[in-house]
Amino acid sequence: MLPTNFKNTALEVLAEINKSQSILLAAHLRPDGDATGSVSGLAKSLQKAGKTVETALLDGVPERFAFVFPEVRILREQTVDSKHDLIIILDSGDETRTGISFNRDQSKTKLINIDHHASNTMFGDINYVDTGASSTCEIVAALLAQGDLPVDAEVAMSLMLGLITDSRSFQNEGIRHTAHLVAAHLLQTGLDTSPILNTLNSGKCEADLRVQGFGLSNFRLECGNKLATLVIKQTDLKKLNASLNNVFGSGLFNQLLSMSETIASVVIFERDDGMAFCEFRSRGGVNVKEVAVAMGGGGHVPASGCSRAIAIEELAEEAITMMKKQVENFVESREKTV
Ligand SMILES: [Mn+2]
Repeated sequence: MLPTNFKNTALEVLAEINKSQSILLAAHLRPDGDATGSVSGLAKSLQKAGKTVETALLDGVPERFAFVFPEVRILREQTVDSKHDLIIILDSGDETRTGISFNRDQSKTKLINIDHHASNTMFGDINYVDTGASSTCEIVAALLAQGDLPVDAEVAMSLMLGLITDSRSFQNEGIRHTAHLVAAHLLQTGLDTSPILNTLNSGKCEADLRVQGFGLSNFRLECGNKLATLVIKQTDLKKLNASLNNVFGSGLFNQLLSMSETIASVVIFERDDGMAFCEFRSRGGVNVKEVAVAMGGGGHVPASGCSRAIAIEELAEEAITMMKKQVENFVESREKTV
């Protein structure tokens, strides 16, 4: 399960874990299935191995994923004075993605960065960044197996959540065989995946579906139907009795790619405090990470995002202009190679 080129890094991480007693685990803001799964899976395993574990998640744990979270202290402060032996930041391309500044004595408290984002800035004392991994949960599972750390059905429940969500149920382009090996390993614990599948397949609320309906009625097509764009303003959300979370819960980002001609999508939406967000998706190789990074965000080649405190109209114009260019360039270079 562990790619051979990561063996040494994994051993370095395990050596730090072994010599640490108190360990702080953190992940990015608005934690998704992978962030929640990797923090909680690693937390459970380390607790079972006798370690004292705390977590730092500024936004807390999303309610729909709370079922995978163990009894563990969750720090929700913007500044954490860490006296822990070790800090491990998971699923975050940059330390700032946690929304937390970690004050630590660098000679006593090492910081480990475990992630799979191609935009990772290598901010840790040790960086285990495997951009070919489907999810951070896949990396954590490989790490635990390598280190003979406890992996029972409870640990597996957490890790499977991130594995399924980040791989879009093993449908990501270029998914590596190791994602399937990790899944098999997790299932061997006797894990019952039905709580995860129920949450993912039937976990929507009315406002999620209303936003989905709005999006499907109001998206626009550019570049000969190759690019789908959608702007959702606060006024739209208010009319639907919905909020920002319902945009994330709607499933729209990927759904806009379900038209046969469409290879990229961008959804621009805003929060009630004036923060505007973009989510980019693509298939077939269009690099939306480049667009997100150029706009101050990050992510993966087929899925990325950014946010800024500017007017939504302004962010939308910039995002749509850049995406049009990205799609046109992609189509042009593809035609050249055919
Ligand atoms: Mn992830």
